[in-house]
Amino acid sequence: MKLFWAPNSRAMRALWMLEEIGQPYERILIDIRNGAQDRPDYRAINPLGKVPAIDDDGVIVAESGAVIAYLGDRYPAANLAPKIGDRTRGPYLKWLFFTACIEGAILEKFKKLDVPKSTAGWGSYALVVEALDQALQKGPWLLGDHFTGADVVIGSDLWFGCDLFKIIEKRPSFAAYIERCLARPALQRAMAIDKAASEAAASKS
Ligand SMILES: N[C@@H](CCC(=O)N[C@@H](CS)C(=O)NCC(=O)O)C(=O)O
Repeated sequence: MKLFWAPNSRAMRALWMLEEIGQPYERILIDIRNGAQDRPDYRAINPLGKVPAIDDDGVIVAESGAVIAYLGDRYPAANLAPKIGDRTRGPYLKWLFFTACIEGAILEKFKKLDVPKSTAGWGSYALVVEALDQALQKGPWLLGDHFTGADVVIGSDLWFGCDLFKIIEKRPSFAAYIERCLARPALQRAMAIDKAASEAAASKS
């Protein structure tokens, strides 16, 4: 399993997922701050020139929600994805896809976009934040006691939006959820890998 990634990016969620799974994988650094994502060899992997992407012995998957879904199914022993036919797969998939709504909501808030609710696929920033707040009232995870890949995606989005970029207001339910995510050893390992790569890049420039 190869992971195409860059530190300080949305590739963190794929790194976190692979650390949760605990099977061997190879990291291939795509230096997005120096244009490596737009070289023809990487565009052949992801025509959008975005990380993350994975290559599973010739099966290429890009788009972080899809990457997490694929990895969850590919490594069932890690128990990070409800099985096909299990009813909890419904909410699991909903939250994996919800990352697209969060992306829209963050953009709306950050760029002060005025988009009618009926036009915006995500509804509105306020509706997205409310939906997340409601879903995280109970916890500890989106599916209750069972941590899944959906938490990797939504936990990453909330950490990114609340802590890193401070665009999403940090409601108490978000703060508690982010704290639970940050306590996971797999995320701590992924963050250490990310930090080491960032520091190595900074020391070269
Ligand atoms: N929809 C994509 C977004 C990925 C994305 O935006 N990645 C950024 C890093 S955070 C990137 O690769 N940027 C490089 C570029 O656009 O040139 C996903 O969820 O995987």
